[in-house]
Amino acid sequence: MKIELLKGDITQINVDAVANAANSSLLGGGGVDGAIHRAGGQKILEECKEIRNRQGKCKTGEAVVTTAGNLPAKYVIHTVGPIWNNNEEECSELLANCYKNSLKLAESLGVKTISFPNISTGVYRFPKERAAKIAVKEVNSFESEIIEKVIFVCFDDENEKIYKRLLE
Ligand code: AR6
Repeated sequence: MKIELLKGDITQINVDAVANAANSSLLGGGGVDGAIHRAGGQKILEECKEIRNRQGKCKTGEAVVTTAGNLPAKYVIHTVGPIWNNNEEECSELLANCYKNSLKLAESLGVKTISFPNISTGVYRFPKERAAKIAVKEVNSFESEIIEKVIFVCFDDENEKIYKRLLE
């Protein structure tokens, strides 16, 4: 798997699947979640509601998939990051699960390219350096014959700097 780093708005990047830093309600919110729902349109929310009616809320660390509406992608993989609570071990494991479960789901869908935002590092206040190390480690250790490229999309300068250093 090739790993790429891009800076900018994840809704503008062409991929098979976009990962979304959602919340367990799956009903949208601010940050990257808000941007994805705004750019993707109503269809994504409708499908999220169907998932909720079928299986209830999405647990932290798990992932579900919808189509991507108007985004330049086929799928949105909604995953729920942990809210940082100073329990490093527990939060780290849950964040690692987000990447693992999203990649597994992507693979099962035949996805060749997937983009990830910096899950949990916004409103959920996960320390950025620690989150980036987990993200890079999980992607590096995921072996896939289907996924060809993973793109880390950083929105803020701090994350971009951290990822640049870790990926060098
Ligand atoms: N493209 C790429 N990255 C973005 C974009 C964008 N358009 N907008 C923000 N980011 P956050 P969380 C970055 O807060 O911490 C939502 O309300 C941002 O700079 O979106 O997982 C959900 O509904 C940060 O690095 O997600 C949940 O309630 C990263 O995306 C809650 O926030 C994640 O920040 C989830 O919190």
